[in-house]
Amino acid sequence: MSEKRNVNENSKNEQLEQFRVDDRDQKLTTNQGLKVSEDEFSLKAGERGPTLMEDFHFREKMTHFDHERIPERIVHARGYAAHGEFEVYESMKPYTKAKFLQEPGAKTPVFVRFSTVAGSRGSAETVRDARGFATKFYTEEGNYDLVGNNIPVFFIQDAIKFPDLVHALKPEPHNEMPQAASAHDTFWDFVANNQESAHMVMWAMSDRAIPRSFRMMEGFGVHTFRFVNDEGKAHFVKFHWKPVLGTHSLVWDEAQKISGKDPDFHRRDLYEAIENGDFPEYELGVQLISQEDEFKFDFDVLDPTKLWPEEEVPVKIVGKMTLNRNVDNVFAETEQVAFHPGHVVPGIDFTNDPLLQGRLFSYTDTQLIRLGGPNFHELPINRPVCPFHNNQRDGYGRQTINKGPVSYHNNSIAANTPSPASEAEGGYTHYQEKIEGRKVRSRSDSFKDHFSQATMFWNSMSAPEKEHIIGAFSFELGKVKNKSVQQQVVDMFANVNAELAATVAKAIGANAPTAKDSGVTKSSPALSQENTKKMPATRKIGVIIGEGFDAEAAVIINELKAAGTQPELISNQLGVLTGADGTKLEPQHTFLTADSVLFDAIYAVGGQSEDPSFDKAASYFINEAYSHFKTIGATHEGTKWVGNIKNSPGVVVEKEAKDFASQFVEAITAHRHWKR
Ligand code: HDE
Repeated sequence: MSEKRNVNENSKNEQLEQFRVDDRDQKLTTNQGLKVSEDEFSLKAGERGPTLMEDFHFREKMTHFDHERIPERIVHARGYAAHGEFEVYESMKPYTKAKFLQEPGAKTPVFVRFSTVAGSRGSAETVRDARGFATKFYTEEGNYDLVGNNIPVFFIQDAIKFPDLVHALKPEPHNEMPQAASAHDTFWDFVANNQESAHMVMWAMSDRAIPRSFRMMEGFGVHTFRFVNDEGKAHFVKFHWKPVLGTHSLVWDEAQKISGKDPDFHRRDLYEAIENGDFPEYELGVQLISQEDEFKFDFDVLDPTKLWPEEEVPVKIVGKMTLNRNVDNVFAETEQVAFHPGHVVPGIDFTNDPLLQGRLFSYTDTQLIRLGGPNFHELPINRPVCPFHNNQRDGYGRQTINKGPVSYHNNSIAANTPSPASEAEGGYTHYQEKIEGRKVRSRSDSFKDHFSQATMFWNSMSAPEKEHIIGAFSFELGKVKNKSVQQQVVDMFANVNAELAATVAKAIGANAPTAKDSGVTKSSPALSQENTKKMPATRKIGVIIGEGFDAEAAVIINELKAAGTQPELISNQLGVLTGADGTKLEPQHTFLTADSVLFDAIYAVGGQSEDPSFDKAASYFINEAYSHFKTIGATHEGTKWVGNIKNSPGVVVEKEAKDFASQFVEAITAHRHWKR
């Protein structure tokens, strides 16, 4: 690889080009390049005889197949990824010397993998869970990985507890149930007996844990990191990704149904958006606290169960990431990508957050078993776009062919190269934090307030969001069999909010808890999704339409498209539909292949059909969408299905269809209509 590689001119995509292979129009060969003349019959002694050992083609094909699986990730196994680029708006030079953040307009190739945490690689995607949001920036100074989640805090404060948390969360070992769900005894037993989890559990029970789309969720670095500028001055920093489309969620009943109707809902949404040119965009933000202000807050900046309220420490927007290309091969790229919070560049450093410190060990260790050895950095998706040189050699799957006899340092034979770089030459130097202390196994008292921010989160929620949290606790604890665990959890959450705990206790038949809540009255409006950006762009509309539809509907459908929404037609069968005036439209779905849960809104057009099964299916769609607080629109014959709900919020009915599209789109913009 050329030493003079310029990252901006030779993007990661171009680097990957040399590894991409298009097998179309080629002759079939073995892995040794030998052309194969027959691929359907193994070599036999006689047409009805035994297969011969000599059949190298059969042996190679079968051996490769037998070894096609690698261990799935212990957590975040179910994921989906895309390529893109990050562009700087504002130079971060005063705070960090990281080269990729210096120049407004500078672009860096990125690869982002989104994931659920608990489920296996084939599990459903709309389960209640945190989502991983891991970004690899291929910078000219090496790869920088921001390995975050869509929730800004974590369950535990010390990495040594991570195996316990994950064992409790994963399916129970004696019967391997439930899949991709926290609604079971061991998870809640862990929560009640590890009360540092209170804040994150509030988030996990909120709408944040059932995002509408990867394109509509925030990302957070969670830990406090350090920015260090070229004068050596440091700031504490927290990272945020803010989705340009706003932060939006499903409702629980809908999320559960989607798990069956389309277990691939989130990856399909991301894949299709990129294929359609609706590139997902996220702004990168940073919260900065100077070293001098480390102790000025009512939380410890090193505690990963605490967030920095945006109203106290504003989020400075730094740039924008655009995801603009799907992967060519999910295994080679999405499955083999190896993220690591320890992949940093000069100007980005760690803090003593004990959760972060432990992660710095875990991520390389896990790749060794998952990707089969120490050369995983040579896989195309993991290679930096800048050159790399050191004295590491050999190991499974080595691809680089290092020249010469020297693989040690210091040496004289190669003039003591490769040689360390000074700071001025771009060598990474660790921030020289002064440390004093005894070697102890304990936790700072400043980490011991587990409830204040959990209460702040509750205080910040709108009425519907609070209702959803109560519903989520009642669902999850309702699935817990152990009465003592149920009681311990409601007793625990009385420390967060008495009304929350009492309502849940009643729902699950537990005793009313007696503990008093934390008394915190503070709230942070930025935490409520009610205050997020709302827009109609890319929202999916299910259009229920039948034979003999009114021609005006075709005009409306075009207006809806022009407003940035995505109407898709649903009918009782596939094939061309002919409108009353002869207009032809072709539905993409039938009532069997689609479902209201897969759309953001329903537009009922109807047709001339008198078929009662059409009426039944249409009414079912509309009623279900209504129960999920979605926008419903009806014109022409479609109005017959909305008679009993036509005066409800978010239901737009126009017999004449004048102005319908703009009213309907405005209603969709609201996302959901809670006041029904
Ligand atoms: Fe991870 N985590 N984690 N994690 N994590 C992994 O690494 C771990 C934590 C996160 O799309 C594993 O390659 C420990 C917090 C994401 O490939 C493993 C601790 C946050 C992904 C691991 C944590 C994360 C992982 C499993 C506690 C949010 C998926 C496979 C100290 C800031 C990355 C792998 C991808 C994956 C360990 C806690 C985010 C085992 C020990 C906090 C997004 O190394």
